[in-house]
Amino acid sequence: MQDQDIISVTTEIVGDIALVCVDNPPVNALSVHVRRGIQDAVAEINAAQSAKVIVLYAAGRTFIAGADITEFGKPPMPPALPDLLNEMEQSKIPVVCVLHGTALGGGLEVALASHARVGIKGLRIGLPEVLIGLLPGAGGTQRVPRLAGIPVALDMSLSGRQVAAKEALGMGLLDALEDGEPRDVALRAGQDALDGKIKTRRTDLIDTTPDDAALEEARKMVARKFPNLVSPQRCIEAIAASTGPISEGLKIERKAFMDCLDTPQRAGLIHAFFGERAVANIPEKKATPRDINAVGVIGGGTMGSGIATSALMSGLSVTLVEVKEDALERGIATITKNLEGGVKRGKLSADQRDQMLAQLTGATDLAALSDVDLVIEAVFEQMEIKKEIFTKLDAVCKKGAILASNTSYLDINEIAAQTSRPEDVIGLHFFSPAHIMKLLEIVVGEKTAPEVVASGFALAKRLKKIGVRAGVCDGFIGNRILGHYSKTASYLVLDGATPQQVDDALEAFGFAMGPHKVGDLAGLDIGWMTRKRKAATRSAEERYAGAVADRICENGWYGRKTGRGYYVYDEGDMHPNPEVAKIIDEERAEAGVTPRSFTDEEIVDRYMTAMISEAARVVEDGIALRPVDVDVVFLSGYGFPRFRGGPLHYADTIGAKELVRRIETYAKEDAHYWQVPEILRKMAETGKSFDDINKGG
Ligand code: T1G
Repeated sequence: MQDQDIISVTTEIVGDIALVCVDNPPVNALSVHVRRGIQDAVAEINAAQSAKVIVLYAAGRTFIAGADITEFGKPPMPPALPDLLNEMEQSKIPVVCVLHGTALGGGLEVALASHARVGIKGLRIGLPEVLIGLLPGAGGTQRVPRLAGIPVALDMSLSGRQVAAKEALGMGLLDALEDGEPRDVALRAGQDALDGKIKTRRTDLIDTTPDDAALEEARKMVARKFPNLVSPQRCIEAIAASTGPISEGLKIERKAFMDCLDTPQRAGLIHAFFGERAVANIPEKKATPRDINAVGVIGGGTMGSGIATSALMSGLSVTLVEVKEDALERGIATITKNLEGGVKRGKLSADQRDQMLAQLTGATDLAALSDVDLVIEAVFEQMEIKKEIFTKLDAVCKKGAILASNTSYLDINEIAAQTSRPEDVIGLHFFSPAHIMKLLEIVVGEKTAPEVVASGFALAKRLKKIGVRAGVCDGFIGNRILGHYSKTASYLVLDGATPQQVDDALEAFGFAMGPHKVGDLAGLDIGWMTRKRKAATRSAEERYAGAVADRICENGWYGRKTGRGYYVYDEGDMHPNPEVAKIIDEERAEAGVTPRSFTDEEIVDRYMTAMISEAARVVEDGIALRPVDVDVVFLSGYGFPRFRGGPLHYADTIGAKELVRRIETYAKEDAHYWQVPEILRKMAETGKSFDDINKGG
């Protein structure tokens, strides 16, 4: 059956009320058959004069959640949504829209083109198009300003935030707020419209109040916050046109929308949207997760207290274990501070904070974990300490308890082998700050049971995180790749660039922060310890990348926490550390390097090619299930610019042939570091892309 032949819109006449129901699970997206269904229904009711009011509502868990994103980039199928909505707006028989769940993007635009809007409690509305590289493309930039004013239109369409029903009512985007099942509310709303309790009117006939100040402020904000993005600026342009005739405004909106549709940013952001959903598609998805209500966290340091905070915020009870009372108190104090921060940011109420803290227990003995469903070990990154803890956990934890390690690099199989129940051992790798960062790398050992993996993913969903499945290797997906490409940043500095130039070039590319600033933020001592841990196994052929960083650390400069690292941090001011420039000169002389200049483009090309190379090997080795899993790891855990879709989505914009050419060129300088991954060579020969691999090709 062709898409366009699907019946997803039905009409029911009840007295003078025509109930038009959209039913296109899972989120009633405006697929072609939905658009045609609405168009036909409105036309038929008007032609037959079979009712005095039309009420549009939806079945299922939500009203229309937007245009069908899967149709973007494909040949357009009529009717285009803007045309359908202009027609609907002209309907002689008034159209009332009843909204529930999440009325987003094109879904909200359907309601805006209707003649009255009734929300059902729990409703959230929004214009999230900028989050996928677009702007409202079916009248949102023209009708929101008419109903609610330019500032509201700017706020909603530039933030993409979801607005709760009460606030929407206050904004003038809803005419009434009801409670009940959609069909029942639809019937009542129809009657209220017939009785004149709900006023119906055409939005296009309302004038927009000019507000140049708000537009100017928005232009400045967007230039500052989204320097790389196209659609926010175009969105402001369209909203600015809403003070003129709607037909002109709609033309400007359409042009801006079609231009943005063609941008690589749109492709990158939509890849990210679907990628974050695709990573849940794991071999173990049919397994039944175990119930997790009580969690034990071992270690009250930055990671342990962050993990405990995240668990408490999702309604779990937590037992925090530390070796000594004072360390335990510090851990509990950090958790309390984290929750307090949530209250300050309006993420939770003071009552909720108190309820969460009431779910927290402290202990200095592992025996306190005898009855928990899950233990997450977050102690010092040393194998011996972890092995000792897992041996003890094996003795005290109940049967069926899941034993997890938050290790960032170490071998989960080696840790699991310490226990009599390796099938219950898994890696749950959180990212700092653990109560904020979205990513959770779920590291599956060779003996980890499918239901334990499924439990890891269920936990990620409960913690409102994005779980990504990773195999066991040093550093799993993210840190293994980071370990490789971060060397490029060091080689660039040894060969002639400055740390600041490297950071600036990568920030212009879209990273929130360059690698040297990230090092200073995370603490340079962490990398130093990793280099020391790996010194014994480092290949003699490898060009050592850590010389400058080691010297900085030997001075006791670990970055922000010591007031200096690559940069000096002084009362809110930050500037390059002049001592580092001296160290770099000395290390270049020591290595016999004649420094040369690099363009910003060269810096980005080398850095990204190194990242892509190791990412390709991670897919080749099966550590990541698909290329998109690597993309989601970097988008949600490593600050990779979202509009570029992730390292391997970005790689497809370069092409395997060009990547192989680059690596072979760079290999003339360092054949040990620059090696062409076999998977990339094959892709260059076959013309395959990483996205083909995502699709199973
Ligand atoms: N199109 C196609 N598929 C969609 C979709 C959409 N708009 N929204 C969700 N899905 C799929 C999703 O991939 C998943 O599939 C399933 O539905 C459940 O989603 C002209 C141009 C609505 C808040 O940006 O924010 O309108 O993985 O897992 O957590 O101006 O989905 O099961 O195969 O996310 O309950 C604007 C996007 C479009 C909203 C529900 N709308 N969606 O969240 O479920 S652009 C959006 C969401 C537009 C107009 C423009 C969320 C949700 P699968 P889910 P959820």
